Amino acid sequence: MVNAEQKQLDPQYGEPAQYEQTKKKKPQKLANGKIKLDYGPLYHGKRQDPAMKKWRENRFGQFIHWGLYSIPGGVWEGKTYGYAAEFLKASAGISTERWNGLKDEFNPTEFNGKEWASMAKAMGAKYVCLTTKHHEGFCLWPSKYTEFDIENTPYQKDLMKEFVDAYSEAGIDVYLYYSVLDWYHPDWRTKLKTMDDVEAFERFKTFTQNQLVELLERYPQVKGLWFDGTWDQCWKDNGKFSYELEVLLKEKRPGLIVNSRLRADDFGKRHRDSNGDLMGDFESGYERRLPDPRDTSVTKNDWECCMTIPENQWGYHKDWTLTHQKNTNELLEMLAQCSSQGGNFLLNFGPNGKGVFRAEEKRIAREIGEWMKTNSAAIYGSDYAGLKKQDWGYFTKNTKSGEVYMIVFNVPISYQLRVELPKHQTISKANMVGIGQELQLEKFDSNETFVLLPPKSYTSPFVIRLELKANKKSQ
Ligand code: FHN
Repeated sequence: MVNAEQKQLDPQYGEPAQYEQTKKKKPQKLANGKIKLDYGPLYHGKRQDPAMKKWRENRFGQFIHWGLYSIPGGVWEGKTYGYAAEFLKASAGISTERWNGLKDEFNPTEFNGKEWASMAKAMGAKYVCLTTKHHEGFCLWPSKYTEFDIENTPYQKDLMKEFVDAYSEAGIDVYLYYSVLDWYHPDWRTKLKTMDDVEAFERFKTFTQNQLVELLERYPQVKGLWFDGTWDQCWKDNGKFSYELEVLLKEKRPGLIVNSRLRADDFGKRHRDSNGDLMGDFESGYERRLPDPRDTSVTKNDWECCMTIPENQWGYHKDWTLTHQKNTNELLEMLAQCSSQGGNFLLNFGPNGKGVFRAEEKRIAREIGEWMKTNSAAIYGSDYAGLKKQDWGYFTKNTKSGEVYMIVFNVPISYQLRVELPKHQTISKANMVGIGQELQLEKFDSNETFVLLPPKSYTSPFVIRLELKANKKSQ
């Protein structure tokens, strides 16, 4: 807290003393060459406790962006704004008063937690992440700490309880998205320029902490918190707070999983600290992008890619024709790539203001689910197989059975998949998953084999289960 003495030190409300101090802390090198940090990661390396193992096994999740922005859906006074629908307030220059008035229209009478959960389950999602509060500041749960919440809409009911209960009963792990950045709260500041800013932000920190504890207390099934909106200077200058917040939340809920966006370190570095080490339980910087598929360095940490179906729409937008819409095979390839590099794939959905998913989303969910029915052995519980990425697609390895899979996206015109393994290994058997058909093999080189595909038209990706044996010559 800012005390009276500090205030006196800075009577002109110039650069606040406390703010100065944080910025000016000088990096100190330790004997091992690393920078000394008081607020770095809580631990190093991958967490190996059951909760985190489950997160890793899940591999595929559903992201849901839902809030007041879902009502106008990117259209304001007859004009369509192409930028992300959840940013409509800014794109259309809507006053805070008018935007906040949308609260009186939020009445998602079509929302049905069980139907949502059953759609997600049929798609094959093992976890879900719901926006409890996006940047607009509106809270989907009845919060003791604000009036800008579901309780004060025509809907009134605690829809988050219905949501959390329904998904948990369906066996889907629930995660809650929380934007720290808040366009509604009077104490939110992007930069702390004056003593007033510092004091306001102290109140904002208390509010944030209270709300997060409230969420964990109200919804005991929740497995983790997914932070966002932490890129402003105010947050970077509060590494100590984000560190203590992570400690506190994990004490409240042992096993809690938080993404890397929560944290800043002593010097304002986010996601990764000043030594390049990950803060939080998984790297969540892969937003609408994937790592290079040949990059094996990503396998050192847990990570997740969150992805939209259109180019940049998280909340419901009425017009999806404005940009490219990813098709099911394109999304499946992203899921496969994530699994092959030890990452999770979180696919976004944006229901409308009434609580209805659009037809395209329902179709894609159904198609992914159909594929998963046959092929999910190559996804759930899978990890980096330790094998070189090749042109036909992605290798994954099931961490429990040790089985190695090829997820094939590119079929050569020759119908011959050229598969390269390390020198000591060779393929003894290859089976098409689903139909179980054994595929013919033709040894090509000491460590290369052609897997011969039946010549036909392949319209969706498929999976081949491999049996590998040690190559005698190199033993
Ligand atoms: O601005 C948001 C955006 O609306 C969306 O919530 C994504 C999800 O990762 N996060 C922010 C941008 O990083």
